[in-house]
This record gives sequence, structure tokens and C-alpha cells, in this order.
Amino acid sequence: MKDLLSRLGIEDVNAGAWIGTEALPPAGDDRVVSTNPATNDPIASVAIADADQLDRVIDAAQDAFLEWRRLPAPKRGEVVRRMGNALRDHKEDLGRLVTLEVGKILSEGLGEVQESIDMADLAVGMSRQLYGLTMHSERAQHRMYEQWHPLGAIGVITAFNFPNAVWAWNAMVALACGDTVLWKPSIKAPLTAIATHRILSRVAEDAGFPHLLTLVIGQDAVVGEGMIRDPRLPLISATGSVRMGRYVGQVVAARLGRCLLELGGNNAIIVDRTADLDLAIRGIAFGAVGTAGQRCTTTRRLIVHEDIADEVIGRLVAAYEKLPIGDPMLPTTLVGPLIDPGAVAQYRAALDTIREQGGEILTGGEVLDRPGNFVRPTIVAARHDMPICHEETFAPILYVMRYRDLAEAIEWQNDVPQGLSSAIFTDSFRSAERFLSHEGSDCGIANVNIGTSGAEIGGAFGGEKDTGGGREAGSDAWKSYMRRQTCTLNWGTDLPLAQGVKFDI
Ligand code: UN1
Repeated sequence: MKDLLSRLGIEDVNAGAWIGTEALPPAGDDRVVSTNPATNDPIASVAIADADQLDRVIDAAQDAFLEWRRLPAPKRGEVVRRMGNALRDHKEDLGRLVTLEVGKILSEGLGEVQESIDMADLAVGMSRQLYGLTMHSERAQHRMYEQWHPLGAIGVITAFNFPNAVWAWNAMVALACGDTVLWKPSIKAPLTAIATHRILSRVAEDAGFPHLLTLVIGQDAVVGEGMIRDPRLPLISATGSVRMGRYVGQVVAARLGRCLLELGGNNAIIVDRTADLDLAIRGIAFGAVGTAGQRCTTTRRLIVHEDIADEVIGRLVAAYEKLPIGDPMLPTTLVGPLIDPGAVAQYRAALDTIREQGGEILTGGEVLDRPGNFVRPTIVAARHDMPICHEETFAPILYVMRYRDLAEAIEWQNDVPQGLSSAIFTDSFRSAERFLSHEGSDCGIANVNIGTSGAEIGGAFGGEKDTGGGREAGSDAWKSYMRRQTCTLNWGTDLPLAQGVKFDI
């Protein structure tokens, strides 16, 4: 572990405020300790940033923006390309650090860094495709078009569960768009942020733009609050709980800033009578158990046709009982720990509530008697009207409910406050199309014969309702990071007014 940390420049005590490669001296004695969730042993600590440091960091990000936006977009893309290569060079180490710090299994830790590399590649292409539309003017010898300009320094607030990739969704695109990026990572995953920030800030420095990336690690009430209130950050992109997003959205709206919110999910898989159960079982297991149930896209509800419910449940329970739980660094492990003892307490509390509300635990339902935050993935025989099925518990708990007809299944799938991801397993063309129609899933993501998690970056990622409405990563998500300008040019010798208005002087 020591070797890994020293290769990534992580020290026993690390700075919590960074302007490019420059670490600001500690503001005081307050430290946050990053711990390994598989043991609860400390890894290293970070001197947390205060409001004055945040102020300096935002100033630096804004000054850097004024320079960076002058570079043509494809040349900015070239810097992003080099960042992608730097991530490739450090993929193994960064992936291991993700696993060490947040406990996801190593193939997911590596996959997360791959997701960031993919984002860099995508953003390089985008840097040549930041296109606007042209419109036909109603006036002779006039031309109308829209163009997109860089927006400013962007504030990116990320959660512990994707401590690298979700930042990259935002940062790689924002950089290509001509913005600079201030990152506030979760204080549960500060080391991944520091290591990533330092690697990519070296690239930025070599390219002659040393302050493209800035980083603050601190308390929500201080640096989070400071960021969302600061008009120097025209866009705040925040990932986390619905409660957090509702607050951030309101504060940023009050200053008429822009928000991009990626909040909770309560994702369901529907399995209809025609489904290929071999596919379905694997899709459900990865969706519900992957990342120990700590993805926003985790499958939390299984809505299964009553005719096949016994078989599906039987096969799932058998699969769950064989799941290798343990050290996430081992290649054979499929279930790592929850992030911290607080998450274990929430898992326990959810189990109590499930029992009170009449749910029956079919497998799992226990905390492992060993160091670290290990819990057994759990399947619950549930009913749609149990209130807990409408909440997001960030743990591997799957609620199974039996339906009679597809209309009922889709109604249940949609009848929760969140609207992130959804899926159906079916071999029926009619069921698939109905699920994808305007009367089908109301989520931002809707899949057929694929689980709810593990989206590729080429599409726009995000969800409706309480999930916050934001879209990140691919497609035209870049538009959130730029400002649109509509331009009308008159190349004639007359000055006609639109809508036929006359104003002759
Ligand atoms: C998250 O949990 O915040 O689709 C993001 C997925 C991943 C991203 C999850 N690509 O599961």
C-alpha cells in the first residue's frame, strides 16, 4: 500500500486545497482521515480547506478561464487527449486507489478509471463538434445562427461512489468547452481526487495552462456552501442525495446560476413471462449487487411476472448465497464492503423497517462478523405499497414484487419519486416497445435485456423527477457547459424590422 500511495504522491497528511500542482498550506489543524472500508484502518489524512482558501482557488480558476477560453477548441481537445493518456499511464495505480479508498472490487476500480479515459477520448472528439444551428431569417439579406461560447469556472461536486469517473464526465467535457474546473470531492474519497488532480494538473502545466484544474476538500457547510453561493461559478454540477440536490438547486437558482443535478435513483427491472432468464438473472445480480449496491443506478426493485416469480427468486437466492464477499482487491471477490459504519447502520435500519412493513427477507439481511463494513446482499419479498420500496437505501437490498399484467408493472416502476434508470427483460417485441414508449418508463435511462447500471459514456446520463433532470457525459450534454448566443447578421443595405414593424425616422 505504501508503494502505491507514494507512486501517486499521497503523503501521510495531504493538502486539501490545490491550484493546479500547487498545494496551499494547511488552513488550520482540521483533518479528515480517509479510511479503507474493507478494514476501517486509516490510509492517510487531508488538511481540510477553509473559506479563504476556497476564495483563492475560485479566483485562480476564474483567471485561468480567461486564458483557456482563448485557445481554439480543437487545441483544448489536444490537452484533454494528453490527460486521457496520463490516465492510461496511471490506470492500474488509480484503479487500485479507488478500490482501497471506497471498497469497490478491483475490476470496477479499474473500470472506473477506464470510464474517465473514455470520457477524455469522447471530449477530444467533441472539441471539434461544438456546433450550433443556422436558421433562415425572415428578412432579406440576413443570416441567423447560434454559437456556443465557454461558460466560466465550473464547480463540480462529486459523491464517494464514483470518486474518479463522475468528475471526469464533467471535467473532460468542460475543459473541451473552454471552461476551467473546480472540484469538491466527497470527504469519504479525498485521496483518489488528490491523486487524479495531481496527475492531470501536471499535464495542464506542461501545456502552459497550470491552473485549469483546482481542488478543494472540505466540509459541505463551508466549501460546499461557499461554492454554491459564489456567482463566479456560473454552473454547479452536483452528484449525491436528493436532499443535497434539492438544497443546492434552490441556492443556485436564487442567484440565477445553473445547476446540473444527478441525484438518487430507485431503479427497477421488470421481468416478463417471455424473458431469457439466464440473461435476466445475471443482469439483476450485477445491477443489485455490483458496487455493493452503492451506485445511483443500482437495481433496487425487481418487478417479476407472477408465473415465473418462483423460478426467478429461487435462482437469484441460489446465486446470492454463493456470492464471494470479501477483500475487494482479490480478483475472485464480487462483493466488497459498504463505504463506512454509517452505511452499515443505514442497512440495519432499513432491515428493521422492512420487517415492520411486512417484508420477508429471503436471503442475506446480516452484517458480517469481521473487520470492515461488510453486509450480505439481501433479497426481500416485498409489496409495492411498502413505503421503504419508494426510498433509496444505499446498500445491496433488492425488493421483489410480483405483477399480473405489464401495465401494472410499468405503473409500479414509475410510481416512485426518483426517475434515473429502468430496464425490462423480455423477448416480446410488444412488451419492449411498450416499455420504451411515452406510456412506458418515465426514467432518463431505459434498457431492454440489460440491467439498470453500467451505462456507457456515449449517451447522456441522468434522470427525471427527484433525480434532478441533469444530463452528463455523452450526446449533447456538453451544451450545459457552454453559453448559447443567437446571432443575426444583416449584409444588405436596408434595415427591415422583424414582425413587419415599421419605425421610419
Ligand atoms: C453513479 O452511481 O453516480 O451507469 C454513476 C453506471 C455508471 C455510473 C454510475 N456508469 O452505473
